Amino acid sequence: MKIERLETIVTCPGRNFVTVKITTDEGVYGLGDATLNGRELSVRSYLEDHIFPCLVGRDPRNLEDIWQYLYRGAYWRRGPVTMTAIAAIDMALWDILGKLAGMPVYRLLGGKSRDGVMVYGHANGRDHAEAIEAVQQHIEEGYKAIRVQSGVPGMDKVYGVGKAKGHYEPAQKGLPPEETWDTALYLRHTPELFRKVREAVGFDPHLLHDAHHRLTPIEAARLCKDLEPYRMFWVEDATPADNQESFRLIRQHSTTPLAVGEVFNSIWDCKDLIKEQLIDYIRSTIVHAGGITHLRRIADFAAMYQVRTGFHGATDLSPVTMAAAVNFGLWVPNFGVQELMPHSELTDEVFPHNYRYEDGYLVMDEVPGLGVDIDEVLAAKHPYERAYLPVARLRDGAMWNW
Ligand code: CS2
Ligand code: MG
Repeated sequence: MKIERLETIVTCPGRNFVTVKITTDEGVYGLGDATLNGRELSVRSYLEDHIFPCLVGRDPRNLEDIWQYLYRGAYWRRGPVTMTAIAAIDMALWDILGKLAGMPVYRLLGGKSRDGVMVYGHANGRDHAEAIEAVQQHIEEGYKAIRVQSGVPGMDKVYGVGKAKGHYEPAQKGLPPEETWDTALYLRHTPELFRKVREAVGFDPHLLHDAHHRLTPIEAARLCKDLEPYRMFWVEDATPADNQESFRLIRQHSTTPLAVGEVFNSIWDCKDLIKEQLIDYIRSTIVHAGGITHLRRIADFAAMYQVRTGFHGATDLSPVTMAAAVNFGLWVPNFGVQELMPHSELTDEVFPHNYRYEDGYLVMDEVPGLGVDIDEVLAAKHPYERAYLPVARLRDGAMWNW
């Protein structure tokens, strides 16, 4: 059996997605997500201009050798573009292998460790009252875990809160919008938000919060300490993790569980965080960290230190990644939680998939491969539109972390 054709499908059903489709000489095809929010066309070029020519004629069942070939053979290692491109090829090959075996990928990994994958939804509000309303709405919809983000008085834009109620899509068409950030206001108001949420809904729901790289280590330590009475499931991206040691400072001050890693692209980005037990959940995701083949290594390494998975699952990860994540989440023994930002109806039409939401969990049937497809005719009706994530500046105008 040989790889006969490789192609990328770029579509924008409301937001951009890049998908890899690999077809074998026996007509079996597999899909991989290659979406890197704000840098989509770089990954398409890496795939089309550099990877595809090298893979034609190879046996698609030799996933590990192809992964090693793409990782070691590039000479220039790691980085989000490279590892997203490798991830897309890897996902598509796992999809093909499952179809050949007549089994879902979770069976190829080792079968089900659980019947469903617990998810967390996004409760956003422009103010505390609206955020609490959104939390109550998620509880009614059956969510056991809920991320809570709210506007901050005195700041016109805050991460995780849209202009209108409900759905929040960070990427915006045109050039990067500029937002102003004020840490002091954020630190003053966030503990109060969670005091009110706990007062309103009690301590049963798992509450999560994303600080989105905005704090210095000591500021992160202060926030996590202030949130201890509200028993958080986790605080995410409390401080940028380029310097993995900075999480030591947070750990010294607080028992609030920490999650990090959606911007990581290999095990080397999180090795010390895991080994030193500086985090509790690893958020690296299949589309940006080298695919199922590499995430399996990260998860097994994390299990040695009782760190659990908490994969990224925002709307800029396509249903192909979500299908791979559900397969992975059904199998992985040290599963923690899976993020779920529901895609738009149009996106779900472009990417028909088997996974579905049921009372706080994602479940799927025994379908071969990843359990996702792409409607190429519909995808072609929605061409790429340049879009960027915002940038953040401090009040004095200095660039900050968005
Ligand atoms: C966020 C994302 O889902 C999350 O935890 O951090 O919304 C993130 O901002 C986007 O995925 C970036 O593309
Ligand atoms: Mg995040």
